[in-house]
Amino acid sequence: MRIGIVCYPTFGGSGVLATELGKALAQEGHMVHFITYQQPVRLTAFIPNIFYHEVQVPTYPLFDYPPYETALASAMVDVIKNNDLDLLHVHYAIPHASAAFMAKQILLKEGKTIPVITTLHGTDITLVGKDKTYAPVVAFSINQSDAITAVSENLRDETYKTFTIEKEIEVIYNFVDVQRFTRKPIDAFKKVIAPNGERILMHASNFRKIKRVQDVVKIFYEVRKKMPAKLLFVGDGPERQTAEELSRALGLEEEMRFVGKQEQMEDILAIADLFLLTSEYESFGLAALEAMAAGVPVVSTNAGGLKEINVDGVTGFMGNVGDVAHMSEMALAILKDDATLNGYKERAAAHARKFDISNIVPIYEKLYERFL
Ligand code: GMT
Repeated sequence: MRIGIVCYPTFGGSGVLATELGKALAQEGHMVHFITYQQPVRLTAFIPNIFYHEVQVPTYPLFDYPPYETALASAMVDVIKNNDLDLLHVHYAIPHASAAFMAKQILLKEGKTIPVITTLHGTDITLVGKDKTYAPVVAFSINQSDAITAVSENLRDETYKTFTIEKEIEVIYNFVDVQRFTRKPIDAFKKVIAPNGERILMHASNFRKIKRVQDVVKIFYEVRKKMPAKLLFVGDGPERQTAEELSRALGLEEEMRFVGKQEQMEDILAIADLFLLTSEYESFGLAALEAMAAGVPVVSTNAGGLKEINVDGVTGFMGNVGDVAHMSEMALAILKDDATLNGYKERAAAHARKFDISNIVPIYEKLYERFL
C-alpha cells in the first residue's frame, strides 16, 4: 500500500506513535509518506520505503498567523497526486482532520478518491478539541473521516460524550516495540545518576499543566524520607520551572536531574526502578507503556485510559488525581526490597507484551485494507 501519514513531528505521544507506526508499516513493505512541518523526532535512520515531505508555510507581512492548515492541505494534495497514495492516515484531529477533508474535496473534483483515517489521541478531544473556538470544525472533520480510531476505550467514550459522532469509533490501542525497550542498563550511566545504588525514579512528559509534575516532586520527597533515591525528569515544557522551584524549596536539587528531551528513551528507562505519571488526564499514557516495556513498574493516577494499561497491584499502582499520600505509599511498597521490586518489574514487562507492535500494527493494516 502507499500510505500518507500526517502527525505532529515533536516529542508528544501522538507523533511518536504515528512515526513508529509508519516505520513498522515500511518494514512490512508498504510505501510510507510522512507529511509534516519538520522531520519527526523518532524518524532518524534511513529507511528505504519511507519518504518525508516537509510542509512549507510561507510568511507574508499580512499574516499575523501563517495559514498552516491551508499549506498542509495543499501539501497533502500534492503528495497524494504525485505518489498515487492509497489512503491518508492523520494523527491528532487538529488541524489534520480538517486539512485532510479539504484535500479530499480538492482531489474528488479531480476524479481521485482518497480515504481518510483519523486517529484521535487525547487532547485533540478532551482539552483543545472541545474548546468552542475549535469544536465545530473538529466535530465536522471527524465525522467526514472514512474511519475514526481512538487509542483507548476511555477516549472513544469521551469523544462520544463530547461530540455528536455519526460513525463508529474503533479502539486501536497504542503499541510499543517491546524488543527495542528490552535493554540492559548501561552501568556507567547508572553510576553517574545513582552512585551509591540509590533507587531511580523517573518521569517523562512535555511538562504541561495536565501532567501535574509538582505531584511527581512531592511523591519523590516522601520516598526520599524513607530510602535513598534519585529522580530523573525527562522532557521539557512550561511546568519545568515550577518543578525545579519546588525541588529547591524541598531541598531536593542534589537528588534530581532534568535531562531534557531524549530520543533514546530505551537507554534511560533501562536504569529506572519506577516510573511516575501523575496526570490529571491521559487518554492512554504511551510514556507509561514504554516504561513497562522496559520492565519499569508504574505509579500513576487512575485518570482516563491509564486504567487500561496500568494494572493496579500488578504492574504498579494507581491513585486518584492529586492523592500524593497514596501514590507515595504505593511507590514505597514497590521499592521496599529487591524481591518485591523485581516482581513488579517482571509483571510490568509481561503486561506490556500485550501491546507489542506485532499485535497492533496488523490491526491498522486490516483497517486500511477495508478501503482499498
Ligand atoms: O500528553 C500530551 O500532552 C501529548 C499528547 C499528544 O497528542 O502527543 O499525548 C496524547 O496522545 C498520546 C498518544 O496516543 C497518549 O499516550 C497520551 O495519553 C495523550 N495525552 C493526553 O491525553 C493528555
